[in-house]
Amino acid sequence: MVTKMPSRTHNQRSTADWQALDAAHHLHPFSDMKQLNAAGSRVIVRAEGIHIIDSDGNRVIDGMSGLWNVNVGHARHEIIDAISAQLSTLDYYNTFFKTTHPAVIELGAELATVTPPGITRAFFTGSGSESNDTIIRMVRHFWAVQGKPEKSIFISRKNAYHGSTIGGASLGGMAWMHKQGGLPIPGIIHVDQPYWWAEGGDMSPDEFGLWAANQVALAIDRAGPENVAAFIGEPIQGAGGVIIPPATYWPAVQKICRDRDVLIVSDEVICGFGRTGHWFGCQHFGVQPDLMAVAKGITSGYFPLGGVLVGARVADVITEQGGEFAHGYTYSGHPGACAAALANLAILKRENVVEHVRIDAGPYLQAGWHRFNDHPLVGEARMVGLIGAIELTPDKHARVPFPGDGKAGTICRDIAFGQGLVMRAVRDTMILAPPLVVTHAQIDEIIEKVARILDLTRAELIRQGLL
Ligand code: PXG
Repeated sequence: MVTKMPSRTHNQRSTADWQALDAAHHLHPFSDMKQLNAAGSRVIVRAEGIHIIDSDGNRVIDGMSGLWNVNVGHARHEIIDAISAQLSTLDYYNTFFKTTHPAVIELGAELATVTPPGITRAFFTGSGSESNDTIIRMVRHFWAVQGKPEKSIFISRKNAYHGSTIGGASLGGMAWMHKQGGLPIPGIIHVDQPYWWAEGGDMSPDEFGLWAANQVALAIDRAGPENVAAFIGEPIQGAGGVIIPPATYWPAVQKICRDRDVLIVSDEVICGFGRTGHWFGCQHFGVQPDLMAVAKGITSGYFPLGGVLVGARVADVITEQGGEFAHGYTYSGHPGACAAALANLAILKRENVVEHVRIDAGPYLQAGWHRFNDHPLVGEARMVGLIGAIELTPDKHARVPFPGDGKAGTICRDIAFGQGLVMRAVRDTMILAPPLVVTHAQIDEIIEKVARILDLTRAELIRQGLL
């Protein structure tokens, strides 16, 4: 039995006290600490269902599912109890030296029931970044074992996000991240992304999808297919601004890679576990990857866990010919994480959450979302499953952002929070990715809020002379 923490525990300090302590001792990820400390962090003290509650008692819809991960919603006691029960039985043991444990065994088998055909084995990590680092090492090992150590280059995309470790950030295509710390590491080539709204020029979306796929072919051919290990991509780029590729893109990329014997890695850290209305985002686009990186939604965020789900081609070579794979993390297959994932998968299956996204909540939210295409501030409103974006623009027909490097997005995000909805701003692109268990009534409320937020943002942009 898990007892709820009395709210008193969180109210011992005032918001100002929390903020002062936070500023004094806590370095936040991806934050300008000087700016943040001057403004003060928002203190989130509680969460339930699709809502978060801050230290001033504001109840806000968690339109980002935490950080794209709380797929089954907050405060699901089934998961909390499963973690508790597991930790009471086996709090920790490693999987390095000829040992294993029931939770990690059950999870590997359970994952094999939801993965695309042929992907039946899992290597566990603690995060998405660690999963992608694992993939770099595993894929290079795979080729080296077969006498092709030179087949080591990864093709990725500009504006991709694959994590923040040195490997993950190098695979990623965020130029502003590469500027710090001498990244990327050698052996990674970044090609143009399939971002039609911003970069498609005069091409139709389908033409542009083929053009962008061809950039992958050109990069492989320039490097020499004998030197290229794998292509990695998010089915839909999340942190880059929910970039939904044209339908022509992924099938063309798949053919290009197969023709050149280049492995395909689908980074499913955001798209996996139902976000697109399929178990994995690659299935939405009809692509069969060789490996998948997972994290986030695998536990709905209740416990840190990542994994590399490995198809037969790679897994067989690693297993049969690879000898010792000199790689692993202390928390590879942590019992508590595996218990959280098992309980989370049980909920996803029992409540038909993936189907709910594909045929019910997804289409319902999309219908409301797509109506924002008529709003004067909106250049494009796009969504697949329950992952969507709105491009804010000063000119509906020119497909351009506002001048000022994301200022309009920041204004809109702050207005959204004030209206009781968390949306994330990437430049001037507003993002929504609510928990997958969202109901029709909650979707109605979200759409009503977004309409008001867009109107208020437009008024504020006019007031500031940006429109
Ligand atoms: N791949 C993808 C596709 C991701 O979205 C990672 C890998 C790395 O996962 P970890 O667990 O190491 O964080 C991610 C993470 C944002 C934001 O601002 C997105 C992520 C992480 C932090 C911030 O949208 N995605």
